[in-house]
Amino acid sequence: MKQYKLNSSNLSAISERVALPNYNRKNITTGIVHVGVGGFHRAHEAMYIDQLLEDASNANWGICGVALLNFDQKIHNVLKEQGGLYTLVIKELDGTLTKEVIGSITEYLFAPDSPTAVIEKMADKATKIITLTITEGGYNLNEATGEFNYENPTIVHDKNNPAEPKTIFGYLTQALAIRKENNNGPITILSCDNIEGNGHVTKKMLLSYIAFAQPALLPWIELNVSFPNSMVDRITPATIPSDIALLLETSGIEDQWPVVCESFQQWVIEDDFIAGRPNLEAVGVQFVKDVAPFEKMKLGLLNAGHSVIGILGSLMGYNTIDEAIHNPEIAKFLAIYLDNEVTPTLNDLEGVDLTQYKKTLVARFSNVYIKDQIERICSETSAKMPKFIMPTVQGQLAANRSVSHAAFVIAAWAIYSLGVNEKKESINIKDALQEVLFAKATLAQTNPVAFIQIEAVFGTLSTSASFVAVYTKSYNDIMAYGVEKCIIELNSN
Ligand code: CS2
Repeated sequence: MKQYKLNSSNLSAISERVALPNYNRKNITTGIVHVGVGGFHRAHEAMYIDQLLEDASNANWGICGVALLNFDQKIHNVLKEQGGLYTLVIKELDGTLTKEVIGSITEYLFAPDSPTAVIEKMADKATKIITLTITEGGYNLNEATGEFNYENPTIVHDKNNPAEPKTIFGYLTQALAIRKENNNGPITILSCDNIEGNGHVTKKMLLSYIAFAQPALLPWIELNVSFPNSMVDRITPATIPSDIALLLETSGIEDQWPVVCESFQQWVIEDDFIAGRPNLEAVGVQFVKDVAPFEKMKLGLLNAGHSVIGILGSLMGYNTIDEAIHNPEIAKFLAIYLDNEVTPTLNDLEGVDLTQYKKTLVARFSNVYIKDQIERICSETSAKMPKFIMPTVQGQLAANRSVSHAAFVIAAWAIYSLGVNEKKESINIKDALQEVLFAKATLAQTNPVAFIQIEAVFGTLSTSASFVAVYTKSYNDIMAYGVEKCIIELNSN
């Protein structure tokens, strides 16, 4: 099969092999600026917008993808070389592959090289929505206080260098100031990160920064910026070299960075778009009054479920989520955690069949074609723990109910943070707090509580005598018998 590099001029040559955008990309103008063009954005929002653009009346809703961090240089270069095009490879539970070229990212900017261009694009009159996938850790929240972390040196940098910011807060503030100045109209800032109340958090953090850096802007923001909450869902593992090779082999498409994902997709948003929005209902997005119950369910069951399998699986020496959940003891441990500890904290849910949701979840985790790397799942656990697992722990403790499985996972995380699994192989840990985690994990070997005294992750959890008791027992048991023996024991109780 003849091979073609993926770019605009080769589209007709590959039209028989994959689904292509049927719209003329030259007619698309930017209505959305998106920050964080990683795999998830490209499997989710950019895919929904791609479908939307098939209807010519939506041509003003193209995306300008912004790579914010130095670390994002590579994806920016790929987008530039491929004219914003990439292949989305959807892997069904039965292994069927669906491949489609996504065309909705029609502009792309690399912020470290062109901060002014990014600020101007965000401030542009035609831009009506700024969307974010900057990860749980990107919101600059001090978990211990729940407040904005003013001590972060990049925040201080942004205040002193407003025209050349480094953080999302510096960028947004400059752009909003120009919008106000030039009368460019209101705008919606939509977070697509896995955080309960992601719109509220975005608003609170941005306003905290603006109160510090440019307080005169606050009244304008109150009247001209909306921050809807949203829930996003689609499992999107990191692309690995064999994904690139498979695409080349099966379709002859040379794509430097395709995106691989599951077929499940969900996007639930609060309908609060102050500058208007596209008709996303037409492509399956749900608009609701209150996203909170959906978000709580998704974070508590799916994201926490991932962390549970990831942490236990990593210690036991598994590499992917599907491998780990195919161990029946891990699967049983997960089921008990979701039923006995998470589900009771979700009692304010209406209209959702939780039993069905959990069933689907296990099938999604078990998808052997997805091969979601445990390393991805366990990366930045210090930012994920407060969002995924701590709400369950707090809810259960407040109601005097069991936290045995959550405490077990946290104890396993303390041991994981030493960086060696039970097969004596080293674990590649990626975490902004890695040094602190390692230091506390080391202390925990003689005093397990030391680990849960990391306030930035656990708040005041170490003052709960009932939690400490069950956590310490789990810690000592895992150290003595290993994870598998302990979970077999817990599962048989
Ligand atoms: C995962 C998420 O990173 C994680 O911890 O749980 O990336 C998850 O795959 C997505 O939220 C799925 O929607």
